[in-house]
Amino acid sequence: MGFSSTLSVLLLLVLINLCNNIKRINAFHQVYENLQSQSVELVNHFHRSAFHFQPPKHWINDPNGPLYYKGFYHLFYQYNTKGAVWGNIVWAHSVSKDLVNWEALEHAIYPSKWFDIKGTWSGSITLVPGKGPVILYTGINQNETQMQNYAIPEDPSDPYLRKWIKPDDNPVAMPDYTMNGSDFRDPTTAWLSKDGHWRTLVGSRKKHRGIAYIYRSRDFRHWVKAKHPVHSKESTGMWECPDFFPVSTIDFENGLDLDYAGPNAKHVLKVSLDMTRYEYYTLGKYYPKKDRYVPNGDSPDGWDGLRFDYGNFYASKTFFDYKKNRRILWGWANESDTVEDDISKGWAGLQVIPRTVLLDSSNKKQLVFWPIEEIESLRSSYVRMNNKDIEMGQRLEVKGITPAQADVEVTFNVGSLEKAEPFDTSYTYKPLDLCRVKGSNVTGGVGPFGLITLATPDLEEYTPIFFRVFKDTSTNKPKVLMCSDARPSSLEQDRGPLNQDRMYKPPFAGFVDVDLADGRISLRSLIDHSVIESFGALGKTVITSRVYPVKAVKENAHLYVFNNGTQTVNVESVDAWSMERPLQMNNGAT
Ligand SMILES: *[C@@H]1O[C@H](CO)[C@@H](O)[C@H](O)[C@H]1NC(C)=O
Ligand SMILES: *[C@@H]1O[C@H](CO)[C@@H](O)[C@H](O)[C@H]1NC(C)=O
Ligand SMILES: *[C@@H]1O[C@H](CO)[C@@H](O)[C@H](O)[C@H]1NC(C)=O
Ligand SMILES: *[C@@H]1O[C@H](CO)[C@@H](O)[C@H](O)[C@H]1NC(C)=O
Ligand SMILES: *[C@H]1O[C@@H](CO)[C@H](O)[C@@H](O)[C@@H]1NC(C)=O
Repeated sequence: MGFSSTLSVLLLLVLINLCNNIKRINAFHQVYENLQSQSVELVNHFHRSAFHFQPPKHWINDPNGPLYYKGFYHLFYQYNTKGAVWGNIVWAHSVSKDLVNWEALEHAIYPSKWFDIKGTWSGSITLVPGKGPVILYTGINQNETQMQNYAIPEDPSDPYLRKWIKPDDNPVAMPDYTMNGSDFRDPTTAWLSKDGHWRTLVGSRKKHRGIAYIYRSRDFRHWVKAKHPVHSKESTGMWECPDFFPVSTIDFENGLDLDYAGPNAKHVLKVSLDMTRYEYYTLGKYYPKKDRYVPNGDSPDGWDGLRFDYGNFYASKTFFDYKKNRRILWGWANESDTVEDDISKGWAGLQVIPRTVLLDSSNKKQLVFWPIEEIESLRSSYVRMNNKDIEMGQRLEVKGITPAQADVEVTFNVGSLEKAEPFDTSYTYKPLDLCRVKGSNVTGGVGPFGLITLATPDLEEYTPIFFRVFKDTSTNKPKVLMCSDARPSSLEQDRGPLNQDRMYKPPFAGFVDVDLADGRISLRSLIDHSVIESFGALGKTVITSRVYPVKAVKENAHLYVFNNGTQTVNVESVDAWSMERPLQMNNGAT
């Protein structure tokens, strides 16, 4: 069979499958039975990332069990060993000395015992004194019941932690009669409390109420569910991948380990909402004696809540890096193209660049995120521009670097806020709706201004990342919107409301909590072919977009700074670098 007829058969299979065969365990664990084992010969596809974490082929999702141990950073991740859609999931395993170059090892955990024969799903690692690293993960048994299991390294003195044992006394926690065995997963890294008990959280739900259960153990083997969940919230649906950690309220350079019990901390509870496929978090207080977490109440606990990332980002997980005393965040960005595209590319999904996590020193009401410093080792050709005024409708090209594979930092100064449009408070929790209405091509007062990435010179294709400054007329304070808008990113058709399998080109948006007292606001974007990670105001608001231009690719992509507001904006500085590929990215992965 020729290539094109093979392709048509494949497409036909896809269509038949989509029409008849989709079985859903739930929205996330979508089953494409016929496509789970479709392997392809890989070509270096022009949408493939260059410096993001990706195995050479197949599907990946959640990051699991990140850890620094004996000189190596470890990353495990959910991986389909056979194809580019979800299915056949194992814990794949890679190690790195610098979080930039990665070496793939053999799979750490895969279905083999009665307690995980139908699945080895997400989990975490805890360093247990006297035992070494211990994995807690969700196994699925023959009856599709979810349960929590543990695994230990065969040789804890091996810095690579190559071989893992799943002892026969698993599982360590089964759903009890009050719980739904299909909604009980993703144990967190455990911590040792002063009372001598280990504690871990497990995500769940009851009807529409999202729940994080808390389990206690003295020996890391026998776990008992506390009487009450550590926290729950109505109408939020299943809480996947909970993450629970302290952040310092006095030290804005270092992270805290989970067992920190001093006074100068707030806790963060993050959950991934299966119903919306977004995450949110709250800051609050953890009461260890009662095993209760109470959010502070200055940001919503629910779908309108604060986010680690307002874009294409899910199933995230942090870990404490003992080497550099920092808390680091990993997160999964899925594809936004079609299942057919993923199958023909042979791969789907990537991990975002790891980010440090700290409390925002300016207001202590939110977190700030920044790409780990190690990624700067990939910076090569460099250009800088200074002090340029851009008037309404103007754009300035950033030349001399590779725009499809770049790191760019811009500082804008908006000067006066007099021309800022009044803020309509009905948008207070609806940044996305505002961005939909006020795109980069809608003239404003102060803004829209920002970056135009992955663009053709005629703007047939482009992905703008921009700010628009409003004035809250009741407080007279600025209200700053940040958008990363994939709508004009590609000539490929957007997927319509009925045709679920077309390209997904969403705008994404969040507000940025800045007072603009000195007029300044910064934007950094990491651009990597089909993924753009953008950090507004030094990481107060972060947005990841996946985009698939057909013309603005490789050397045909351009990068600009622009302004479409009537107020002239000063570009105080642009620093832009080409980014190299890491020397080693998962060589040897299977
Ligand atoms: C599966 O469910 C059946 C019927 O409820 C039960 O008899 C059997 O023991 C279960 N098997 C496992 C492995 O849990
Ligand atoms: C248990 O959870 C599954 C998957 O979320 C759901 O389809 C089912 O209706 C739930 N069962 C009960 C009894 O609530
Ligand atoms: C700026 O606005 C003009 C006029 O609406 C539009 O043609 C252009 O595409 C806009 N620029 C961006 C980056 O959206
Ligand atoms: C402005 O941009 C939006 C989003 O890309 C697009 O839908 C709309 O057609 C554009 N409007 C004009 C006048 O170009
Ligand atoms: C990523 O893919 C898009 C397009 O198919 C979906 O709309 C998102 O829900 C999905 N995100 C996650 C986290 O699964």
